[in-house]
Amino acid sequence: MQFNKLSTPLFVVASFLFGLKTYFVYRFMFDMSIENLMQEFILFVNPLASAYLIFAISVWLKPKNQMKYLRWTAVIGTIIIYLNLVFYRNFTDFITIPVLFQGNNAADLGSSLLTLIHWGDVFLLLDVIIVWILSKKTDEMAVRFTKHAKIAATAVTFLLLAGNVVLAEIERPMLFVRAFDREYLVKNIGIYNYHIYDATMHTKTKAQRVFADDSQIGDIESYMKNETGSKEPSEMFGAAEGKNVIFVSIESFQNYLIDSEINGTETTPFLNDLKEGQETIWFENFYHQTAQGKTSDSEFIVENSLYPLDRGSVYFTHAQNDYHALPEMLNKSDYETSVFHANNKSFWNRDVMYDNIAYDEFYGDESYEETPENSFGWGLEDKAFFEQSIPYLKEQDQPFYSKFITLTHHFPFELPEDKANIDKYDSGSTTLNDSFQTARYTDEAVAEFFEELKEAGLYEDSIIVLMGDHYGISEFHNKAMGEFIGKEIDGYEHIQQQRVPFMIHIPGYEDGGVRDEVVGQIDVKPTLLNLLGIEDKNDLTFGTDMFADERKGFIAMRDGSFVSDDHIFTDGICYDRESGEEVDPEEEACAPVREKVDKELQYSDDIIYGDLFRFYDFD
Ligand code: GP9
Ligand code: MN
Repeated sequence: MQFNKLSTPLFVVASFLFGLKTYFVYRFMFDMSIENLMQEFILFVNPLASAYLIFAISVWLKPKNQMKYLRWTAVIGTIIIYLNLVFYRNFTDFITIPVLFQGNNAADLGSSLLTLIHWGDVFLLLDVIIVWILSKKTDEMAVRFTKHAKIAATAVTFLLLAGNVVLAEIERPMLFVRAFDREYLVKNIGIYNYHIYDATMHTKTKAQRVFADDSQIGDIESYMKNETGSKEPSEMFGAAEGKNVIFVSIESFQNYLIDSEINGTETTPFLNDLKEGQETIWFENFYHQTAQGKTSDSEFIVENSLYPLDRGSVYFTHAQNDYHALPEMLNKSDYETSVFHANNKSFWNRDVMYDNIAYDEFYGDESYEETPENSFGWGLEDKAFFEQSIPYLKEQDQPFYSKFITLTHHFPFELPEDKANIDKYDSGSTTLNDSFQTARYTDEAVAEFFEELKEAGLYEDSIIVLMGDHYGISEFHNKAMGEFIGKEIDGYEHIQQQRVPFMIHIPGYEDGGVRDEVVGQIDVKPTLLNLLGIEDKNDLTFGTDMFADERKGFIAMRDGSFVSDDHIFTDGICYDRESGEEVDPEEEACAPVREKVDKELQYSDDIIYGDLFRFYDFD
């Protein structure tokens, strides 16, 4: 029939529908920042180009197989994009191969998972259904191309692909080399090509350890020793000598919670008071520096003063490396070291990593008694967690270093109603709204912990360090967060939102107060060692003692953003740190620090990927 001959082939229909759907998901379901018309254009073109790329291959198949290929490709493509979407809703990030191997973590997500799946998502099946139905009409929808036509159809693929890559390079020079930010990649080359890129990177980094040798460590050593601020003992050297260290990593706590109020009630009355007291030093400009590895990244940075990786969690990907971590060093100074965390031990591969970096003890979920009353959300609630930890803590030989990792204030911030002592916030984001109740609960738990430590006779001889591990409210909730803090969240404000509480509480200390230095997790290790009066002979760290007079002058984020004393740089924009006004990124202002940040992140990656510390003699 004449009509059949004229109908559009299915591979074209499928490419168009699938491309359009992908565009729709990029544009309206992921929260990607679009700064100019060019980006908008690329974002529209790349899904169509990518879709054509995968569907057009079908022209080489026999008609029946063409149809099979097209419908299954639509299904698999949809699954890939949907998994990314669900992942994105939780992490504001795209899946990488290392993250896939953290599968047992996904199982633990449990209750979080349901909140990440939305009803409207079923519309993502629309094109799949259409393609599926049309694919049953092989005679009308399949193509029977001559060899020349097949080659021509394939050539279009390469033209589209090349065009896309050229546009992307114009828009983001060195996109593939730097690749600190997955969002740029997805925005510019699409999610499918991004996955291919990611797989290539994964193979490459695996090979890096094999080819690494000791020649690389020299440059890195001299950088760490000479360009990361003063390594001289600071005013606080030995201020907590011989004391126990109780390090509390507070789940997902950000600074927006501190001093906040909901309907006249303080969210964190205990922490608010604590930071005002003379026994506490509170660093109000302390930034988390974590990436995909979340809590485990925060632990890794604190223990090693190295950066996490930009893909996956170091705790998973490089748990067997040689490190020179805080617990190992403390063990040498006769500390007993332990971790308390009421979750299964394999989460974030902790059991393996802790063993490697020589924690003496790890009290995981089997050390705690969970009942229906005392567990909700992610598991054992924080009050019971601290209370049940005390007997174990008493067993430690003094001095001890014990890390506690809380859990209640974890996304999706679930709390039984009768346990809530503060209202929910009222905005378009349930996540942000609920977060105040769990934050309040954790604040109460920490308050109780202080009392329990006093009763157990452990308080006086200890210092207590409190730190938020990473953000709890992702960019996805920028609108609601903007309402809450009373200003729109641009790049500058986004970085400022990465501040998390960091307090050092020293019983009997009289010189506490607020400090405004720009500091971060990378500085914790040198700071603690300094406080305890332990000299680090090797100084292979990227951080500086927070009390040092001469500091490195910037805090780098894993994606290459940074906060320096004078500026904040992110997404290619340089802001004045005080005013938040944009300044020229190529000027003195941001360019030199940017270079240093890139170098430092690269060095850190070299150490981890090449397992370079195995070539270094630390004693
Ligand atoms: C899990 C807890 C939470 O044990 O540390 O991990 P997170 O999701 O925050 O990385
Ligand atoms: Mn966490």
